[in-house]
Amino acid sequence: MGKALLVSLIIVLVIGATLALSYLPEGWRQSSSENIPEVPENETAAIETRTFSPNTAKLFITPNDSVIKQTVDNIAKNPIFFDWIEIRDWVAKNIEYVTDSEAYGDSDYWQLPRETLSLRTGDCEDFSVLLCSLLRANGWDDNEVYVVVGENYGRYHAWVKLNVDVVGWQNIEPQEGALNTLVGDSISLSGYTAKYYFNDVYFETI
Ligand SMILES: [Ca+2]
Ligand SMILES: [Ca+2]
Ligand SMILES: [Ca+2]
Repeated sequence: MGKALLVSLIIVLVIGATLALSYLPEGWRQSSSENIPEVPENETAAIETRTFSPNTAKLFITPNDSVIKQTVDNIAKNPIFFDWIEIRDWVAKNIEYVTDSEAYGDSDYWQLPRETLSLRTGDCEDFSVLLCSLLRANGWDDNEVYVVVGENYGRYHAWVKLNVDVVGWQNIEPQEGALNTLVGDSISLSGYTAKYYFNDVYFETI
């Protein structure tokens, strides 16, 4: 077969496949955000303490959970975008903010990342432990990503800090994604001053 003929054949095939794909019914072209595995109800780990505690905080970062691994693979698959940006913005877009008192009638209730994925709701610490777990599952080292707990006149807030190789430390407000990511390892965010940071391996008091 001549080279020109082969090239034309490939072009025709590519155009044909593109047209065929664009005519598929909507349901067949699911975006990655709709392709997240269901969380089996009986698989939620038993953690008795559901408020902030230096002794149990690490248990809420779950990069080895199969649901977290599968979810991160589904989110971070666009080769054009950096994985950490895809993951950060997926969390901001797909989880809705609901206070613990609305959801549980309790002033504080920490959800496991798989519970937040299943509910699709949570407050600051739920967004943060989910984002930190997804980034750890994506391969970020235990000295590159942490949940930060900050205080402002007796009120507490949680966010994430991530060391992106070239750019350096980023303070990420997980509820807002790209809209509120600060470059640099500052110890305050939205008026809160960092007091603790942790992941599945470390817990440090500042
Ligand atoms: Ca990617
Ligand atoms: Ca809370
Ligand atoms: Ca919560």
